[in-house]
Amino acid sequence: MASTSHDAAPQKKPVAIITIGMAGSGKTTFVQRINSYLHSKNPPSPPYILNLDPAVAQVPFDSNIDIRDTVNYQEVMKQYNLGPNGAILTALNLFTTKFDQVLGLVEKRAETVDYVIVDTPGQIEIFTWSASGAIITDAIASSIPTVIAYVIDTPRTTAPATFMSNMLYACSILYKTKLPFILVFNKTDVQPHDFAIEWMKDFEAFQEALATNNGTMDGDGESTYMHSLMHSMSMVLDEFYQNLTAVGVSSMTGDGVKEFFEAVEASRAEYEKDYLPELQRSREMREQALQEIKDDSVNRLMKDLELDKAKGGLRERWDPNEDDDEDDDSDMNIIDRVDDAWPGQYIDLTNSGKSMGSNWPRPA
Ligand SMILES: Nc1nc2c(ncn2[C@@H]2O[C@H](COP(=O)(O)OP(=O)(O)O)[C@@H](O)[C@H]2O)c(=O)[nH]1
Ligand SMILES: [Mg+2]
Repeated sequence: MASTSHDAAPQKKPVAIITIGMAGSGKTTFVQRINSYLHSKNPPSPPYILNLDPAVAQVPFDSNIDIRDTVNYQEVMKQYNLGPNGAILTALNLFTTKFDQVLGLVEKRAETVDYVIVDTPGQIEIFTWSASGAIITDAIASSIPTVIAYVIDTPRTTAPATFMSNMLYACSILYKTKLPFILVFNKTDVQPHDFAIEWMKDFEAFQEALATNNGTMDGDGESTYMHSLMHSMSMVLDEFYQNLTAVGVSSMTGDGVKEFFEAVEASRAEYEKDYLPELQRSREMREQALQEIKDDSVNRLMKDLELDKAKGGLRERWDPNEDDDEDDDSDMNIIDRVDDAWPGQYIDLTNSGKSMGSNWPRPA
């Protein structure tokens, strides 16, 4: 549906798919699979891909923006004296400081791609429980329709208790991001996901599975504390299941990918109807807060200049009415591999503090 006209019809925006899931659930493989699915469509619809995992050794897809082009995670480990997880988090934080540029590049492509796909770091909490993860998610979601693809390792979630903890985790992410949510039961080539669908649809069936699973009953057949706790939690989850879509896929064979994209399209409509108004409201509030901070610092700058003038120092070179929004454009250093000279162009954000004559602060 390419439109070159300049009429008022709203342009179809791409949908951003943010993959989240436990380490090893198959996020990267899943991204690779949906990428090749989109390439093989007729006509092909290559997505715009962001890799946010600084520690991944090899990515099976060509990403347009790769965090590893900007931050050297090994170097972060050395410089800050951190272990692997701390370094991944710090790398993500460093990258987030440049995320406005990333968003600029994504928005530039918004008219030509149908999907923007984001692969996140292996360990789920680094993305879901960090300020950077929240900033990145919010920034993308307030710019284009966004859905969360929560990837689940189906063969590892067949025990009722494990299944429930995984669902509770998904639930917490849903309430944190407040975005349309798709449960992706991955690896269906190893373990079909019908048991999960049954448990989600049929409360009694899940209760039965819980009861027959060892350890939830004591010797006399009385239900233990664990059982009643799980019972109450599954009632909470029952509510949660009403709000989301579940699909089974195999990133290995490509099974179910078509259904996944149908769910994505349904979520786009949901985003526009339910999420956009809320996002616009929060964006306006954010902008207002930002404007207040700007006004405040302009006022303080004005005061400083007055002082300078009084001292007979600086001549006034600064026009307070000038628009200062574009001051960042000169140090554009996030790479879109398609636009810029590549390969071999590595920009080191790790050391950028040094050019200003100081080291990055290190933890004591
Ligand atoms: N059998 C099977 N294995 C899979 C599937 N998807 C991923 N894997 C395997 O799961 C492991 C972890 O995958 P990866 O994509 O690196 O997980 P990530 O940490 O979530 O990015 C790898 O060994 C993959 O080959 C699948 O659909 N079926
Ligand atoms: Mg990965």
